[in-house]
Amino acid sequence: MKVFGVFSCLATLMAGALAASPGTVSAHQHQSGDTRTIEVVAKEFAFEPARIEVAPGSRVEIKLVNEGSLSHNLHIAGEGMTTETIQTGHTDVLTVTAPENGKLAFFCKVPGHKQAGMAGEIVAH
Ligand SMILES: [Cu+2]
Repeated sequence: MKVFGVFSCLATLMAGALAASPGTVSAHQHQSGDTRTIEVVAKEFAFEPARIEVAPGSRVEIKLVNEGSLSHNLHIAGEGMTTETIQTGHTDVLTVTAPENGKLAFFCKVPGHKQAGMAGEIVAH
């Protein structure tokens, strides 16, 4: 008889794979999914703030609060998004994704209000 080789089994080294995970698991966070809420006050005839600075590409929830005596809304140009036209003391919310770079203009669509000063912009930078 001839013996051509000896095989060794070193499978014991694999046992480590069965051990419980030794590390601490970090809390899972959705950085890119964060939504920042910004309160915008509408009154005659302006938005406060009229300039909203946000992180590029972030989700922005705009909470429109009417502190004026007339009804107002907030329309985001180019996005086709408009809040409800709300009366004094009411609120409405809309959520928009900020541009990666640049700005979104917004204004009140109630006739004459934009011209009177109800306009602003969301600036991503
Ligand atoms: Cu208005």
